[in-house]
Amino acid sequence: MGKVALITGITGQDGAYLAEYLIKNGYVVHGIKRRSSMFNTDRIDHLYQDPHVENRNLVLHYGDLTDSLNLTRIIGEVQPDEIYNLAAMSHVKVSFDTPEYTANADGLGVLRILEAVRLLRLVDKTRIYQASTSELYGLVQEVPQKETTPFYPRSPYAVAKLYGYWITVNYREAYGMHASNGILFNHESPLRGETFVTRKVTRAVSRIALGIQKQVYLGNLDAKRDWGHAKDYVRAMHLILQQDQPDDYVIATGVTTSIRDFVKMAFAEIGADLEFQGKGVNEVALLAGVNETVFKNVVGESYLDQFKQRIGSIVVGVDPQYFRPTEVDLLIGNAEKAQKKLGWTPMYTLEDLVHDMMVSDIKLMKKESYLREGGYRILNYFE
Ligand code: NDP
Ligand code: GDR
Repeated sequence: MGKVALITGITGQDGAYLAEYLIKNGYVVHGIKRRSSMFNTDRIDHLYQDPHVENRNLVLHYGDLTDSLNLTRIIGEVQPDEIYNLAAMSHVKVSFDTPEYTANADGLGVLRILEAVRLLRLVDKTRIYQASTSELYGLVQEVPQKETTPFYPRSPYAVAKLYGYWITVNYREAYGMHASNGILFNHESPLRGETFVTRKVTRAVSRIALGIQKQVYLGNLDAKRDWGHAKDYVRAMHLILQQDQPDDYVIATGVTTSIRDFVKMAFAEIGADLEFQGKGVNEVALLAGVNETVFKNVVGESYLDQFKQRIGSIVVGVDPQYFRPTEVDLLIGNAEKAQKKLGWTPMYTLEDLVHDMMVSDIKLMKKESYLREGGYRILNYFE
């Protein structure tokens, strides 16, 4: 019999990759999914199995991190060997708009899971992974950041996650639970939510290449992030729970890059050069030129003429609505402990990641472009 895992946040980026990874490794995976007015299972549809099929290896349950009765019932029914608590209101900027809800889901939600495992007397059976974050480091205290670096959270999201981190440590120490924190630095993929900066950029560059969109507005271009690939990072989550002793680990690549440089890399994928001018809110990037061979190979010859006409025009602007009241300027992680104890190292470089995201988004945006050319509008029910 394979192990049984319960994943909260299974419909999200990491949940989808982790579910796929665990199923490939012989697990039966249970996932908690929120009720929504539309299907929101796109990322895991390829793993879906008809509920009437026997011996399924993917089972979904309706639930919510703000509902302890529901979580306790599901954990009691599933009796998981491993719980991966990935569910969260995960957008830092949005947490300033919804601070109370964020505290409830991202902070108290962790407590609800730990307490359910304790009350159900599953402490000796169930191992728990808590999705902690490099946002805990916030205002720079030390670089690169490692497990012993002091925390200084800079958003309601990070403060809620701080509670999640410490309540996990506390339940481990108080009740001997196998509960661990993965302090994961930013990780991205073609499945990344569209409003996080990397995906916003790769989508926009793809749309600009195809002539669907003229320019993209971003916020702080000076911030620096340590970006890895989500596929590498879900491997680390699994490794953390396979250790005899529970512990906390930084998972990072050790390379940091500014948002501005990420934008340049995404445009370079289609053969385009940018020229940045101005400062702060007045900063813009002009399309400076295009390598026609690269563009033809990556995007397609039929899109080249319209793209060349855009040379000299603005493709990136700054809109202060994307600034955060308090920003995290610099994240760069030191994952030496994970390397030594877990044997974990990332397989993807940032270049691989940008390439992977761009290839996927160009394909997706071409589909959108074909639909538009065919006279269809995406999801317009009112025509
Ligand atoms: P996503 O935003 O892609 O996914 C979040 C998931 O949580 C979704 O399945 C979402 O459901 C679900 N969710 C949100 N609120 C609730 C709730 N109240 N009850 C139940 N489910 C809920 O995040 P990622 O996959 O990128 O991240 C996974 C976890 O790792 C998060 O906790 C995040 O904070 C943390 N993290 C992420 C990092 C990253 O760079 N990606 C880095 C460090 C930590 P729905 O689909 O319905 O919205
Ligand atoms: P982050 O990711 O806040 O690090 O949290 P995000 O991609 O949202 O921002 C990264 C940096 O880019 C700057 N930025 C912009 N950000 C967004 N979203 N949109 C923009 O237009 C834009 N322009 C510039 C931001 O100011 C910031 O400095 C992610 C989430 O996945 C968290 O859940 C996770 O815990 C951390 O990573 C590690």
